[in-house]
Amino acid sequence: MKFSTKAIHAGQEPEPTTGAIMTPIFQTSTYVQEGLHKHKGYEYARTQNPTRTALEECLAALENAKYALSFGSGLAAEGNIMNLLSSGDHVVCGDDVYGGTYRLFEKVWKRYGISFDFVDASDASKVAKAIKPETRLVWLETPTNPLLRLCDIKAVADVVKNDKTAKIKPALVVDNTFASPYLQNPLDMGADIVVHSVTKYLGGHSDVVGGAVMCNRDDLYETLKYHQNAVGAVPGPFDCFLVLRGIKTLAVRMEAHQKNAMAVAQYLEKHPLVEKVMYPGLPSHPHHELAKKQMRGFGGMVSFVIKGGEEGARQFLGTTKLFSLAESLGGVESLMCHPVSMTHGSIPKEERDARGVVDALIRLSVGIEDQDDLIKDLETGLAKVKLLAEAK
Ligand code: P1T
Repeated sequence: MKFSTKAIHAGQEPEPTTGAIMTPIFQTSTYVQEGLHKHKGYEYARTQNPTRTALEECLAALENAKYALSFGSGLAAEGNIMNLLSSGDHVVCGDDVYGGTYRLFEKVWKRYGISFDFVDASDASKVAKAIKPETRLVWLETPTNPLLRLCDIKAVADVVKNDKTAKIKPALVVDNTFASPYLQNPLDMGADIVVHSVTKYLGGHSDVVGGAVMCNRDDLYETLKYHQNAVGAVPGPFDCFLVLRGIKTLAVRMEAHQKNAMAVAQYLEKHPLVEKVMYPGLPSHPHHELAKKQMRGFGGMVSFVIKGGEEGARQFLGTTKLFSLAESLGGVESLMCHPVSMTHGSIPKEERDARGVVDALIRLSVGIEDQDDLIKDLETGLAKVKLLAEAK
């Protein structure tokens, strides 16, 4: 089956007792057993729920994975992967990742004796150099949040495969949230685990928080599944239903997102108040050639640096009507975010500056509204930036 067909049908059969075409929301915490251990495969809803099973089968199909597990948030999904590790283990992580991921690693898992090195993972040789005997995971985001840089998944997978330094072969984890499975399937390129915040493009309507982990390896799946139940950060059935429903239109939404994002990126690149635009679809992007090779499109996220530093950003933020100032991304409506004070505020300023997450950086999640309306909205907003306009 091709992608759009899987998005609508994978894991979903008409409900057998009534024929209902939509997967029901099995709002139950437990299941009656006919006799001791005589049941229909469901015992307790933390362990299994039919709405969740349908979602997990659909998510696995979209990532060409053997297995998928779903969670109550993207960070809960990340925590499930971190549960694979023990005190003394080491993780090599890309240096441009969601601020909450950085916080989870630096403020939570570090306290449990796990160490981290953050490196520019767009250069696979830097990943190779950072691997130590204790390294158990290599963790990438691509495209990255918020700088939209790319990592060459295949090149990093080869580094991990050929590594001779680590005592146990590390697993390669790719956070595929920004691309969505519509544009990229990291397992096909050699990743061991894919993680998603399904809150974003998979859910697609800014009405649900959730996460997912996909993999092909039986050994990894057994441990991840064990921890999904033992730790218990599972999504509720209504949330699973919302994500299943969102996924049905993922293919058409992503096409619309990226068409609008390209137009917005091209518009901003020509604007006199804009210093730099980051969008993998622009020939000026340093990883444009890799994006063409690795992805099936360039996605719906655009970041840019406005002239005038932090003051420039402050004057612009909140001036638009269609681009709402809010955290998150990947919904049908357009959002704008100031990473240094919002999504990436937990990263110390020196580290942010060193990575290019500067005070004048603005991140757009370009929605699927009318393209002309979106550009007009940005134009009207930029025209209100007085200090900058005067300095022009
Ligand atoms: O918010 P949650 O569902 O827990 O997902 C965390 C997460 C994981 N990975 C990436 C790449 C993400 O962008 C996120 C969440 N990001 C935002 C809320 C944001 O505005 O960037």
